[in-house]
Amino acid sequence: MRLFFSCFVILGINMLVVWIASAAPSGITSPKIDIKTIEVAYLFEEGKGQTAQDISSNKRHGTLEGGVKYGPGKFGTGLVYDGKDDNLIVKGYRGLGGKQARTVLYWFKSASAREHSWVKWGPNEATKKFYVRAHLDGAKCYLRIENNGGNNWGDANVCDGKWHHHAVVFPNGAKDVQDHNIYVDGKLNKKFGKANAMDTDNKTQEVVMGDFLAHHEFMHGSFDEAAIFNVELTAKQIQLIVAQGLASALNGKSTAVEAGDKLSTNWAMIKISY
Ligand SMILES: [Ca+2]
Repeated sequence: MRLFFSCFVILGINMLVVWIASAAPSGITSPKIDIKTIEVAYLFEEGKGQTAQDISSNKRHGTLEGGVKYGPGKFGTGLVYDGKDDNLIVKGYRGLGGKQARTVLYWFKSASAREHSWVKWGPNEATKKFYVRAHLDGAKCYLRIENNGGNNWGDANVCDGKWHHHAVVFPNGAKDVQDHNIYVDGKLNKKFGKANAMDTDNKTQEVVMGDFLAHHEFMHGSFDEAAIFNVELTAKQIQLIVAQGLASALNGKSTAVEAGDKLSTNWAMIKISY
């Protein structure tokens, strides 16, 4: 009888282990973000000069062109684009290619409703470009990704003059521009647009934040906490970044912190990155 109960207890423990393992099978579902998956990330806390410091270990510092100024950001300071010629170039970095999973995110506060150019790389050739821009709809605009031949835009107005967090996610194993998930303020948007296979070029054009490609317009407004990841971030990870700021989220903090702490965390991150 005792043997029977021992077996029963051991079986129960095994089942518990299996249950725990299946509940958290990998890092994919974890809100913790692996800092090694960052291609480039800017907090824009310098406040002056023409170089935005990349807080990733890749040291892909951004070159500010056209007289981009620092001003109030979503967290600390950010960039203010005049909409005429302001741009950030990630010199020597040409983005992620092919069907590589990726996440592009940043904060933006519009100064007008237009076809803002936010983040792009690749040439203006079918399937080759990767262009995150605004889809204009009267006085409203939506977050849009396009790849020359196809496109995908959401349904949350981000041209209302308020700060909004944008995230464009190309998931693992995805093939088409319509496979992108678009999040505004951490909320998944509805999808509109046209299907087209993804095959991004990462050899031709440097990544820029602000300038347009063949058409459309320069970004006009305030910009902060921009980052590109070489993985699909989950909704929970994006929501963590929205709630806590990029630096705190990357430091693995699981609870909200005060604004003052966010700023000191940012500075700690910047110091670590040098
Ligand atoms: Ca900032």
